[in-house]
Amino acid sequence: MDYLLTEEQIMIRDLARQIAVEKIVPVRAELDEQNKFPSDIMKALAQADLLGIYIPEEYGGLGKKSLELCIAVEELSKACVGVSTSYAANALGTYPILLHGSDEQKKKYLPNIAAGKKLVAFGLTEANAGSDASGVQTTAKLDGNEYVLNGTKQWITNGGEADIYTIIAITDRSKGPRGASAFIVEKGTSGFTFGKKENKMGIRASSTTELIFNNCRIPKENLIAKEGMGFIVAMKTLDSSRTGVGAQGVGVAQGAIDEAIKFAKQRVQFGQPVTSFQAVQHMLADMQTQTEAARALVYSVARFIDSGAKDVSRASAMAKLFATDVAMKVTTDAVQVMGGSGYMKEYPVEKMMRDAKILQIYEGTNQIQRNVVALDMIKEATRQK
Ligand code: COS
Repeated sequence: MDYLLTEEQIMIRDLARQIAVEKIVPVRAELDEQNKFPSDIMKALAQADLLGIYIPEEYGGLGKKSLELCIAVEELSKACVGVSTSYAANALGTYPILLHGSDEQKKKYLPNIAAGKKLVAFGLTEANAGSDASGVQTTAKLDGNEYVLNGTKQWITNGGEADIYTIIAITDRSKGPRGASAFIVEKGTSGFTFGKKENKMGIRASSTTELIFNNCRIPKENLIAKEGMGFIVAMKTLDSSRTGVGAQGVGVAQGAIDEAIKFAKQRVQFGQPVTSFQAVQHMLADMQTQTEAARALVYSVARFIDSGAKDVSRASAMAKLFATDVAMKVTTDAVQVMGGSGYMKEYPVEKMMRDAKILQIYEGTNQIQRNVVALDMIKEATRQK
């Protein structure tokens, strides 16, 4: 399929592909086994300018948008979703500043983020605020010129590794979702520490930790947008980044197909390669058709976002849920095509299947995505009545 990519988009794709093949594939099993953050790979991505793809040129980025970011994420995900999660979570953490930050905040933070000198994480989730994002308990109280943060964030990607954290905390509990606010907290601030690193089923090359705020004082200038805007900042951030999770799904699905077909071509049973059996052919055909449909949706939603469309919630939720459901199915089928070998750690597809599972869960479960889609459909139908 030709997606009519520009020369620059092809260049970004080829650059990400080269890093994936040369730097990620050789170490992905070790990173997975050792639960190890890919610091060297993040440095290589920074050197290739890929950490600033979506950051405007005036702040040192490449000045591209969602589609270019999705293309890079897809290539990295073909090799390892753990690495692509560390990479994409950096963008997730940056969006609150990019979309809602003041000029001063953008000038202060974006150039270092674009250059890969500082890594970023997004802190919304808590023990009692997962799908129910407005259930955040962490508080931020203004005291003179500082906000004082108290509470614990859970399952934060890039936790401990990132230098900059965009955090959602409650400034006025009586106002419900309208009482949340967004803040920038830097690593090393007194009263800000990290809890345990999680031991996960998949994406083990990414770091997932708690963030603990204990009377953590930050300058009041670190408030993003206005008090009470935190829930909107979080939702707009997720609207922008969920398509990237879809791109992760496309990448891991394609990676699994490539492995499965390579194996099946040389696997002989009943005197012939298993690719000569229609049962296997039909599985491969379905896997590729579903992945191509997911890619087409992800690219067109990214283009829709990049067109400057105002309300992209439904579209980005659809891209995320469809592509990641496809990723789970396709990676599971890749293991099936490879049979016993697919189940063994000697081949990468068992890892791909473990990695794919989180895509249906993080940045909003696929059940939440269906809620977003359905509620938006109903709203539209009510308007048209
Ligand atoms: N863009 C702008 N505004 C939005 C919005 C969006 N995408 N989604 C909701 N809002 C606004 C609503 O319009 C509403 O505004 P008003 O107070 O003016 O009416 C406000 O935010 C509250 O919205 P709503 O009542 O729909 O909030 P809910 O608590 O019902 O939550 C869901 C909505 C479930 C969609 C939200 O909590 C969610 O996305 N949950 C998943 C969170 C998630 O992805 N977690 C993963 C961890 S982060 S990596």
